[in-house]
Amino acid sequence: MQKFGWYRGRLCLSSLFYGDKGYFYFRYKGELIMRDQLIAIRKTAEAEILSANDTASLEAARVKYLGKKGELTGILRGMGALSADERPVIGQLANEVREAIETSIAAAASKIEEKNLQSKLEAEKIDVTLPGKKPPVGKIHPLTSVLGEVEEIFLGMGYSIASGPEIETDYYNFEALNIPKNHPARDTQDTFYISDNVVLRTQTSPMQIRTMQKSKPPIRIIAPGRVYRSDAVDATHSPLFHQIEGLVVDRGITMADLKGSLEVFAKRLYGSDTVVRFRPHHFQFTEPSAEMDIRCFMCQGEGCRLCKGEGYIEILGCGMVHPNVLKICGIDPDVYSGFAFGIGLERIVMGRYEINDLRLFYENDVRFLRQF
Ligand code: 2NM
Repeated sequence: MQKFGWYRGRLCLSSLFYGDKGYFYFRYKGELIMRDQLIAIRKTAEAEILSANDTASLEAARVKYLGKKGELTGILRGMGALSADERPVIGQLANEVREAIETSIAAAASKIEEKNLQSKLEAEKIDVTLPGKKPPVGKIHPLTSVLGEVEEIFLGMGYSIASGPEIETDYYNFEALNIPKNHPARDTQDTFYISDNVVLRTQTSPMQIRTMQKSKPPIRIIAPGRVYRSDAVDATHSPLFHQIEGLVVDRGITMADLKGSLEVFAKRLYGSDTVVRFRPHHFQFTEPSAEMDIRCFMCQGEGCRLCKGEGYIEILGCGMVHPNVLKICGIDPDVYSGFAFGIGLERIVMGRYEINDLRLFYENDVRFLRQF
């Protein structure tokens, strides 16, 4: 391929497109040759741009024809060889060719852009007539739902619901409940101490104390909530569990009121054919004290795996409020008397649903929670 030719006594760059013919044209008239070259560049460039069907190949075509080392630039470099009257003519033509190429690049670019948008829209198309996905709906935790039932039962008997802090002073958690410092009864409740005088409450009784101190009898409250004991975790122990304690104080309240009220509660929670029994017990804050059992609803007292052969299931602790406790709270034990009780929420929910491991309540495994 001939790369150089003589024109007006100068050695000039020939056209890469015209090959051997360049030599011939150069020798005759530079303007003619460059005109043909420019027209040829325009033709091939336009054809190539038209066939470019993505941004990358279009950019490649732009660089090839208009870039710093592009073909058009290459031709324009050779303009120095032209005569003064040829130069503006070729210059104008070169500008026209550049503009034409730029225009077709712009047109091709917007066509490619449109095509890309169309395929993106096609890919993201949503069929609005398809049926929707059902959002997953949560369930009430079994502890929450049974607590709700217990609250309803006591609200129906005229009790109100009290709540208070989970962090308590030694005074409210122990002293006021007739459990003085160094009393052995403290050992039975493995307490989390925050400081010498501040504890995580081991029962919800501090709320009963506060209520007795700030309001006059008649008092009828239940105090549900979290309580804490420093127990090792196993199937029946957890450092955090829930209690529902109750308190009734008025003139002439007796053990008969206690038994009647708690039997009504048991029948409402477990069904009207429920049988209860009371066993003597000991609590520091009540005298006398008792525990209430219900006859096993699975075996009717025969003994089975639910009641572990006992025939009865322990439901709550209770008793007549100790005169010392009334006195500490500013209530005259010669005028007033009261009963109190404490229900372990986990225990009754486990009995109700035959759950044998208390840890399931706190692990939030949806396979467990979905069942309620
Ligand atoms: C129980 C059992 C028996 C109880 C006593 C009091 C208070 F404040 F009145 F003295 N509140 N709760 C009580 C009585 C709690 O839990 C097993």
